[in-house]
Order: sequence, then C-alpha cells, then structure tokens
Amino acid sequence: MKKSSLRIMISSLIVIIAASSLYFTLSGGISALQEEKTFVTHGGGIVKTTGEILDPLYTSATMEFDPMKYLRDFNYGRVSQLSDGTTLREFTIIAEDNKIMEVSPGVFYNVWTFNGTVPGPTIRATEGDIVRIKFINNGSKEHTMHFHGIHEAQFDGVFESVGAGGGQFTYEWKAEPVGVHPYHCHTMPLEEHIVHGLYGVYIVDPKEGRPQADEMVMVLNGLDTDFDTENNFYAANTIPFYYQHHPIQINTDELIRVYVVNMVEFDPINNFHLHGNLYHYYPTGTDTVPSFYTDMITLSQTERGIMEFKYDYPGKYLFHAHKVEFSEKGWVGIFLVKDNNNQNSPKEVQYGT
Ligand SMILES: [Cu+2]
Repeated sequence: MKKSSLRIMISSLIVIIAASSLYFTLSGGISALQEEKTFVTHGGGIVKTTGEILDPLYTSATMEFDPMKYLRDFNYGRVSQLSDGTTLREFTIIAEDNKIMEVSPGVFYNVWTFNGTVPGPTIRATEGDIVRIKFINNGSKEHTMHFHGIHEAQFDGVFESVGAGGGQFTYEWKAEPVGVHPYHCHTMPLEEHIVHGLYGVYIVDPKEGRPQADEMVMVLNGLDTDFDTENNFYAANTIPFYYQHHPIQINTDELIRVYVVNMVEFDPINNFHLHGNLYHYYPTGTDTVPSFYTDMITLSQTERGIMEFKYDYPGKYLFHAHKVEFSEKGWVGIFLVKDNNNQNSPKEVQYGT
C-alpha cells in the first residue's frame, strides 16, 4: 500500500471515530441496548444488564411453549368414582424455577413453571367433583399452589409452604363455585413468584353443562425481563404478538367461548377489546346470565370472566388491549373467521374435547 493511501485511510478512520463520539455526545446518550444499568431484582440481588437480555442468575434448559396448543388444551385429570358415586379428578403438578424461555426473538427470560409451561395447565372439573392435586416442588425455592374458589383453610396454599428440591403437598376440595378461577403460587415475595410464571387457570363447569362452543383460554400476562418491576412485554398466553402472527381460526355462526384471566402484575389494569363484534360477558363465570354486552372489559389483577360471541361475517378481526402501550408491546391477536355457510370455504378449525 502506498504511503499516501495509508495516510488517507488513517485520516478517514480518525474522522469516523470523531464523528461517532460527537454523535453519542450530542444525541443525549446511547441506545438502551448498549447502556448497562444496575437493577435490584425482586429477590434482592444486584444485576447489571443492558436490559432485555438473558437473566444472568440462571442458566438451564430452554423451554418450549406453543400458545396455539395451550389455547384449547383442557386437563380433566385422572378420573375415577368414589364409593358414593362422586367423581374424583386427580392431578399431578410439578413446580420448577430454573428454565429459560425465549419469549421474543433474542429475548430470554427465566420462567418458573407449573408442569413446564407458563401458564400452567388449565385444570377443569365439574361442580361437585372432588379435585385432588398432588403438588411436587422440584424448584430451588419454596412454592405453593393457591386456588381461587371455595375450599378448606388447610388447602389454601398460603401458610403451608412446600420445600424446595422435592417437597410435596396434596390439596383436595369439592369443585365450587362454577366459573373460571386463577391459581398461582402464594409464596412471598408474591409478585416475584407470580411474575415469573407460577399461575394457571381452573375452570369449574356447571353440572348441566354449557352450550356447545369453540372454547379457549386466554391468560393476559406481562413479562418483566429486566427486573425493574415494570413489564417489558405483554401478551395473551405469554408470547408477545403470537396470535397476530398465528391468527386463531374460528367459524361464522359458531359460538365462541373465551375464558379470560388477567395475571398482569405491576400495572393496575388491563382490558380486552374485540373488533367487529360485541360479546356477552359473565364476570368470574359464576352466573348463567351475562352482565354485559360489550366490546370492552376492564380487568384488575386476577379478575376474570367468560366471553361469548359469534361472528356473522368472515374475515380478520383484531382483539387486543385498548391500553395502547400493552398492545404495542405484544398484547394483540387476530381471529381469522371462516365462512361456515359457504361449502367452498374449507373448515380448518379443529378444536378440542
Ligand atoms: Cu413460588
């Protein structure tokens, strides 16, 4: 290389470096991805990170989660009959707290799980059944299972902590009342145990059943991936934007029933807006008569209910938080409505038992 070319090259480099320094000086700082911040975690640890990256406190197997499978997946337990004819439903739930999940491309998060997923399995029984849950804590911290609903104090999952590394406890009660209820770990600090993912849905069906419908569960949740007690992402069923990129297929003139539960921590409210339609809403699902006919409900922490609706017209319809910050950070999805009356329109919807 000629000396003159080398001089030009070095001069150019100096200009680029100087210009870059000037840019960072004048632009009022550097981007969030480059800037390290110190956070105090929920558990009191000090973490220095650039933000939305792998939780450095944990390294373990990554977790797979399929929101489309979760949507219509109901766990009725192992069924048997007691001597008096009562139906017994037995479940085994295992808690773990060492998994890492890629919640969004390149964004990793330490999840605490019931049976390996966030949310945990949707537990379903009929009013009057006996529900028996064998809980095993394979985590590194104490955990419990606290169910909303009616049961004896000893099975409330608050005062009887279940030890780490294989501790066990059996919860048992008569399924009541009819409705949709959350369950979650109730170990302190509570927000830490909930926000990491130890929650799920418990449905109690009325003895007489409900009208046939395409049923689904939506847990509205938030992800605080940088431990600053503010959510970085929001979702219906954990993965931000999932149902926008993978629309939920339903049919016209078919009853849709959504069991919706708000598990977002830190933010005082959440909401659910449906496009091109209104729904009948049954708060907590405890009544057979809907309380509202609306396209918008507002939910505080663990508030939940049942939404029922039918679409008259085929097409794509959004559903999302009308709190725009939440929808722009992932809590948005699409119903893809197929024409049930058009014989040429393929019936692609397959739904569960
Ligand atoms: Cu816990």
